[in-house]
Formats: sequence, C-alpha cells, structure tokens
Amino acid sequence: MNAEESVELEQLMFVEEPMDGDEPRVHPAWLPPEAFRSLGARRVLLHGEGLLVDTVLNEVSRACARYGGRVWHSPSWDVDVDLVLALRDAGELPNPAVEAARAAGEAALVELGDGGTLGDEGFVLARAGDVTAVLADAPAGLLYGLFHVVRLCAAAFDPARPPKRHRPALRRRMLNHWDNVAVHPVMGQVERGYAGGSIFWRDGRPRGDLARVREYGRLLASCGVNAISVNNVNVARTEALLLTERLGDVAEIADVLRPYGIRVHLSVSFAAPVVLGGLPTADPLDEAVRVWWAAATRRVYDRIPDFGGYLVKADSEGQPGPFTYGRDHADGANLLAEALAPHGGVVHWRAFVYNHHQDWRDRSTDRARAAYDHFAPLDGRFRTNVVVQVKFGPVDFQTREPVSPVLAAMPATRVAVELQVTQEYTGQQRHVCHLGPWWSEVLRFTPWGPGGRTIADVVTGEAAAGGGMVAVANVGDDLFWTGHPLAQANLYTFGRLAWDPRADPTAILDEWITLTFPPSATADAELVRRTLHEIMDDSWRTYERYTAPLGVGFMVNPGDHYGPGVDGYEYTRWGTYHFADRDGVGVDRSRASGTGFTGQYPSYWAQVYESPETCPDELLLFFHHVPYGHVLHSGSTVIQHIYDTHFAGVEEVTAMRRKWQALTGMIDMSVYERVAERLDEQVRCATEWRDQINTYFFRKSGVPDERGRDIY
Ligand code: GCV
Repeated sequence: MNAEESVELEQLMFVEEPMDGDEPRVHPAWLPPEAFRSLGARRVLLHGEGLLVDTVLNEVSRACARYGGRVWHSPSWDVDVDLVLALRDAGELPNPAVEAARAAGEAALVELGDGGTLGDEGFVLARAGDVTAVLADAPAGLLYGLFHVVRLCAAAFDPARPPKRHRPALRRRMLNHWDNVAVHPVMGQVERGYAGGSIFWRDGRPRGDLARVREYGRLLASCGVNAISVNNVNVARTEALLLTERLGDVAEIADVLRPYGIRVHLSVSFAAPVVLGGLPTADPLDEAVRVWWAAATRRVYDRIPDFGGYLVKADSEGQPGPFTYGRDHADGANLLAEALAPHGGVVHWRAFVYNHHQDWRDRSTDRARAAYDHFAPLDGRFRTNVVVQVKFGPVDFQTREPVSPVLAAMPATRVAVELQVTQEYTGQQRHVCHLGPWWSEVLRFTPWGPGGRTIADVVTGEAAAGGGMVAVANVGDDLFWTGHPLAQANLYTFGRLAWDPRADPTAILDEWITLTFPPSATADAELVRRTLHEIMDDSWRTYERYTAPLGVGFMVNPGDHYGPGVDGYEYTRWGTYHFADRDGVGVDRSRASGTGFTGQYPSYWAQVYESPETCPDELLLFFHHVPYGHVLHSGSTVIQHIYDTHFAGVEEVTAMRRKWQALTGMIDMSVYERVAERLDEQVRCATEWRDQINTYFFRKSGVPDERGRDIY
C-alpha cells in the first residue's frame, strides 16, 4: 500500500477527529464510519420521541451526512423513504408507503401469535414494497434495531428479506470493570487489565474523558450490552467512597451512558457501614446496618434514578463479608437486596468464595468444591432481586475447566454466569485467543445430561427472569481499546452471545469481521475474511494446545499469570495444584478416591466424570490423577498427547503469523502492525510454553517423544 492509499484507508476506518482535544485518536473498533455506508446512503424516517430516539437520530444523521442519504424525524408531510424506524405508539404518518411497511411489521407480529410482544428492548424488522421497517415498543428497541440494520448492510434492504422479530434472551447483559480509581500498588490502574489505563479513572480521580466513555457506550449498545459496573470488585478505600462522597463521579458516567441504554452498577464493600458510615459493625442482621444501607442506597437513587445496583465480592481473597459476623451469604446478599428493592435495583453477589490460605500439603481441601459447598445449601433463601454470579468454571477462568456445578444447583435462585473477556489466563491480549467457541461450549453444556436444559437456559430463566450473563471487561485507554486489535472480537462476541446465548460463535465472528474490516474498504475482502477466520476460529484451541494440558489448569507464572510457570502455584496457598510426580499427573476429584467434587454434578455428569475411562480427554487431568502411559480416547498416551499438542500448538501459531503477513496493504496499517508485533510475541511465548512443558514432563516421566523431536 502506498502512502496515499494508506491515508485514504485511515479516513475510512477512523473517526474523523480526536474525541477530545487532549486525547489521542482511538480506533472505532467494529463501528468505523464505513460500516454505516449502506444505511447512510439511504432515505431514513425516524418516528417517535425519547432520549434513545435522539441517539438513533444522531447516528442516522451522521451516517447520512457522510454518505449522501437523508433523514426525517416524524415529518408532517409525505416523503419517499427506504427505511423507517418507528415506535409503535408514535401515531400515524401522512405517508402511505411508510404505513404499509409498518403494517407489514405489525402483521408479522400478529402472525407470531403470542401477542406480538417486543418488550423494552426488542424490535421487528419487515419489508413492504421498497421500504424496510423497524418497529419497537420502546426507544431501546429502536436503537438495537438501528444497529441491526448496520450489521445487515445491504441485506437489510433486500426485497426478499422475511420479517423477523428480535428480542434479547437475557434481560441483563453486563460487563464488570475491574478498574481501580486509585492505582493499586500491585494490580495497577486496572486489575488484570491488558489494554493500558482505565477509561474511567486515572491516579485517584475521574479521567474526565467522557467522550471516550460515550464512544464506549456506543460500542456496547451496538453489540447488545446494557449494564456495566465501573469499579473493581476488590474495593479499596478510595473506591469505597464512590458509594457516598464520590457518587458524583459515578453519576457523570451514568449520564454519558444513558443515551445508549446502559445502566451503571457499582462494586461496593460489604464493610461500607464501618468504613464509610462509622458504625461499629457491618453485621447484616444489625438494625443500624440495615438503616445505613437503606439511606445510602436512597441517596444513590436520588442522584442516579436508573442506577442498576450493587456488585459484591465478599469473604473472598481478603474482601470483607458476612462470615466475620457468623452470618452466611444469603444474609449478606439479602441485606443489600432489601436496600435496593424499593428502587428496582439488583445485587450481583459473587459465588467466588474459597479458602485462599490453603496448605499445599493438604490434599483433602479442594478449591473447586468451595463455591458449591458455600452456595448450594442456600438455594431458595435469596431475595428475588439477588443474582448469584457464578464463574463459569469451578476454579478460575482457566483455558479449560468443567462447567461450574453451582450453575445447576440453585433452581430457586437467579444465577448469572460470569465469563472473562479480559484474557487473564488466555494470553493477556498479547496472544490471539478468540473465546467465542469456548463460551458457546459453556452455554450449550447440558448439566443434567444430553438433551436436557443448557446453561443458556439456566441463565435465561423462566420468562427471562434468570440472572443473565456477566463478563469481566477487556478495554482500557489503549488506541485499539483492547491492546490486541483482534481482542475486540471477544468483547463484541460477549455482547452478541448475551443477546442470544444460542447464537453460532463463528457467525458472530463473521459479523465482527464485516463490520470492523468493511468489504468496501479493502482491496480483497474475501482474503481478509478468510485469513481472519483461519487465524481466529480455532485460536482458543491452539492456545489450549501449547499451554496447560488436558484441563489441569494453573501452570502460569505466579502473580502476573502470563507465560509458563509449571510449578508456579504448586507449593503455594492458592489451592491450584497439578500434583505431577514421576509416575503421573492430575487431581483426583472422584468420589471413590479423591475430593468428591464429581459428586456436585447431577447424576449423568457425576458418573461420566467419576471414571477416567468415561471422562472426556480434555478434562481428564482436572478430574483424575493418571499415569503418563494412560491411554486417552484419542488413542494417544497422556505423555505423547502432551508432546504432540505442544509441538502442534507452536506450529499453528507460526502459521497464524504467516497468514497475517498476507494482509499487508489490505487493512489499516496501524492495525496490521499492532497485530504483527503481538504475533511475534505469541510465537515467542508459545515456544517457551512448549519447551518448558515438554521438558518438565520429559524430566518427570523419563518417557521420550515417540517422534524424537527436541526436548531439553
Ligand atoms: C478481582 C482471580 C484474579 C483476581 C480477581 C479474582 C476475582 O483470582 O487473579 O485478580 O480479583 O480472580 O475474580 O475476584
């Protein structure tokens, strides 16, 4: 690509101006101006009123100004249009073609036969004559409908397009920011953040770049996210103040995100009545404590009327909680729920509770058991505005873990599944690791056995009253939002899966590719699409191949969790061990001879996981301690599998890097270079993983590689 072409490409892909005079330009992620070409070239009529309708108007106006289309807002005269976006109760328009398109949408809803409800966020897209109609009951539905039209590009105007209703499966689709207000001495500005500083906070103060926050809200709305928490679940002194004297800082963020339909939540300290209120106790059954939370919460709603609620990490990794007062987690969660209930708020109460002062010599304590042991007995005791938020696996966001049994153990509780978009254990946004397929596997898991209800069903709940999906966010103040430009796809995919947990992750990735790298902005759109799929589709499995084998987990460097550290956690207090010795490796979690963790699953999986003969290969070492010569279902032995997958993983990463090179000149140069630089690091790091893991197991077992490759 010559310099002129590069400038042109940049104009197509980047927003025109820095969002704030002092801030650098930021990559538009999956909403480059070019993605709006098809919409912006059309004649659009918007009908309805409201804050979010104004947002739609603003979006359409910008697109039309750029690409030559036109936009009318509830005109009182007849106009010829290609697209109408209308609230259903917004009254008639003096326009027969538009009314015909509206009637087509209404007819489609009647045909669905369930009263044609769209809810607060749904919409229907239908065609009549030459007009496409998007109808919604509420402004948020129009906003989501608009972004759907953008995703569809020209296909939204295809005369053959059948009518379709779209409604989110999950009511709450939430991101948790682990952003610190004050820089933490060890964890920094963003705990487990791999994309620079926080977009909200800097050095103890609000960052003040609300334009970027607004742009973030726009990105989130366009993929379906409708809630965020703005501070780390580890709540230190400065962060605790957000609930009281620094509430204004939270309100500013809420004001900026409101036009995009995003509600703000806050992580709070369970000890707030003591730390902020000066009370002698935070005992959840103490009357003065209840009064304190009620008053503090009332003040929050006075300032932020649509405040979402609280997020709490209690009795976990040093955070205060109800155990201090001899109370349980239902007592704790209900205290906050009671304060939030009059205002319609919810408390997300995390189930990530375990003993982080374990003795590595003690093989009977099993961290994997902890969440179930603490929470399953409490089922039925939580108030209806409590959501118990459960990490998807029983340990900690590993590259491979079984699905947490807690998700199937609390039928009388609203449970949410918690995913990690930030790539703490999956390459820290230096490695390409597209997580959509992994999350989809989790969501499709059937805890009661094949053919039964899925995790997606559990978190959806009856009448969409389930706890929803939550994920730890991966953005920062980085130029590309996510450090690795391809990690933007994980954020996008989370939103889309939260809208529809049954969606195909490859199709979602395809949407992301089309939006981020619009075909009209590249010389060879097919090559770009194919290459991105080849690099990303299987990248999570590739990552799995060159890191910890067969579900054993935790072979990372202590502290930063990046790179291999095979014995890094083996003799620590964190409860994450692999027990490799000269004969074998893995954790015996069977009922027969191990920790009994398999017994936490409903009977089908309890049986499957119980025996090494039936346990799926990819989870074998999570559930069993087996000899290196144990033969897997694949026909390979455990030790040979370790060697083969580690050699294969590095070869795959090397191939990724080669494939990426084919895109020189095809895409924006800054994206190209950032990814190229990260792929170099991925090859380096994967090689290190391969050599350390292979060497470690060769030295332990003494078994040579059948194929005589280099092991040290
Ligand atoms: C916010 C893991 C991470 C911690 C994180 C914790 C949690 O342990 O390493 O940084 O703390 O999970 O989910 O609360």
